[in-house]
Amino acid sequence: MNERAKWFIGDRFGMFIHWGLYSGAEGIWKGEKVRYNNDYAEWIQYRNQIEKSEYLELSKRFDWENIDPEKWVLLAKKAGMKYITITAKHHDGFALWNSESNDYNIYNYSNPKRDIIKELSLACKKHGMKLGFYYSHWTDWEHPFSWDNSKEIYWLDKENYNIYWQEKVIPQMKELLSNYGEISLIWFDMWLHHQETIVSKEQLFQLKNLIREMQPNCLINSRLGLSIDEDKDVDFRTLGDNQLGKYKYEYPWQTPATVAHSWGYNKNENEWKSTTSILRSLIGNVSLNGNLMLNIGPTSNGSVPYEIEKRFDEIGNWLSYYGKSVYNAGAFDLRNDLHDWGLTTYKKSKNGKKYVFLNIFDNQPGDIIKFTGITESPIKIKLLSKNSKIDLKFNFNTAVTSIKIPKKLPNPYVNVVEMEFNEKPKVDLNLVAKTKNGGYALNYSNAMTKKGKSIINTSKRFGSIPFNIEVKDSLILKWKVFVEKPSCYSIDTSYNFQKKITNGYLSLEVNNEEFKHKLEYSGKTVGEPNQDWMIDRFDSFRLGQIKFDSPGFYFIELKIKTNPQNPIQWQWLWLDEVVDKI
Ligand code: JFZ
Repeated sequence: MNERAKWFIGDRFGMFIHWGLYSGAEGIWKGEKVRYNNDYAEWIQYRNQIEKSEYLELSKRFDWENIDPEKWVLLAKKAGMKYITITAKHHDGFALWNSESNDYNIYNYSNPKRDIIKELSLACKKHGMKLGFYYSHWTDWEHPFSWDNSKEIYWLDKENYNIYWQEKVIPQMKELLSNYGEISLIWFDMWLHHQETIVSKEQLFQLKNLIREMQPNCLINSRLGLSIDEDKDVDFRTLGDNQLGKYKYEYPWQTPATVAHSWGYNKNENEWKSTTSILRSLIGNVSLNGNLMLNIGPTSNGSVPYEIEKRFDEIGNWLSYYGKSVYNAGAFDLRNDLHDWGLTTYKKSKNGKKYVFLNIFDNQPGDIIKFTGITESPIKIKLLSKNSKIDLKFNFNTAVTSIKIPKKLPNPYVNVVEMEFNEKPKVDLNLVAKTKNGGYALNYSNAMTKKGKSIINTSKRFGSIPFNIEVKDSLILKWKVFVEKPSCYSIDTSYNFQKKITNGYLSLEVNNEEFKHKLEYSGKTVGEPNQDWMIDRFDSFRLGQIKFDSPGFYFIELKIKTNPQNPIQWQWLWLDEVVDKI
């Protein structure tokens, strides 16, 4: 456990600020939009080939009277964010503070003279907000010895580059670590490993050691540029831009995300994410032990677009009632995608109680929500809401908790149900949960055991060819389900098989009954109309019907048997409850 990162893990939600001279350009230069398709407005100097002297003219567009960093802090607070990371120096090399070691800074180009970093640090202190700095170490389009659009990144001269490093990076980092109080994190932004760049391992260690020396509690992110093998001493991993978590990691990690697309203010922005989508992203990361740092790109008068104000207001409002499932919460032991109503988070509370939160994304989850996998009864279950907590009736049966929820749920974005336990509840990691519509969707990723050889084929041709498992010999997959009452299920399976004569087969064993299915030719289909796009068909085949006479745990074992001349691409099994047959 990284002691330094404890606060970070608890806070879960932070604000990123991209603000600098580029904010004055608003993504347009001399009537032309920022070049390059990704429209990152903070890259305009590089993309649109802007001379330094002309770029500096942008400072005249700023409304210095109105710019007030305290407003950013208040906005973060209102949104429920617990820390701020600001672009103290972005790739353009322009410092947002009164830098003694380098004149290319805001103090010299603002009127009245401003030190935005100083002002922000004081505002953060005043409002109890943690402060971090983005510092572009590798890239600096201003310094003649760093890289810019006139040279390839590996053309640079090592000795000259070191002059840049020693006369700009190191002194500026010292200033940032000395003059602005406690710094919670430094966010570097080298997205390549240093060996692919001009930066040396020694330079990176020099930088890192300086931070450790001057502010031992300050966190450092993984975009410093050293690999984990070279240095395990990185505090949190930064995923790609807007890249949400997919896997549970035990170490701290974070997604940097935008509310729309660009980081710096771009007036043509047109891809606003909804409040619901942002909340789902935040909860999704928390359900995998991760953080979300959400960006604002203030304008040249310091304000943020209404679209951001509105969403931040809604998110903050949501967190004020449901924040329990986010702050100081993290992944639960079960798979985070086990249930189809939403995602689960877990928290050990200060009062000693243990909470499992059901973050319900589904707008119509039905009257009863089922939680599969916990094998002991909760003490209490409550629906969190704005006014008060509502006690919910529930029934616990071996491995499934059925929770009665009101017809009308209180929140339009995400609703939260809280299950309370005295100790962290025991779980059965092997179970597959039933879907809302009463079936079990069994596939390669939720199988409890896999035996034999197979190839995983990810989806292709824009997803018209789905994810599948290719078997050339034999594969045995096994699943475990809990059946709550005597019931009957139809069984379907989907696969692609292109041979017409074969002795390949599937055999399914459920509850001592065996179903054998000879592989059938699944044919071809049109992948996309009017494009000469014929693909192999993945077709669904009925295997039979199975009856479970009594409630309990059941194992379902599928054996796929074929040979190298007759490969099969297998997809899934679907057990669907046949209601009228009982
Ligand atoms: C970088 C910057 O270039 C950009 O301006 C912004 O500051 C963003 C937060 O970070 O852009 C990146 C960095 C890394 C990846 C992609 C864009 N990456 O690893 O995929």
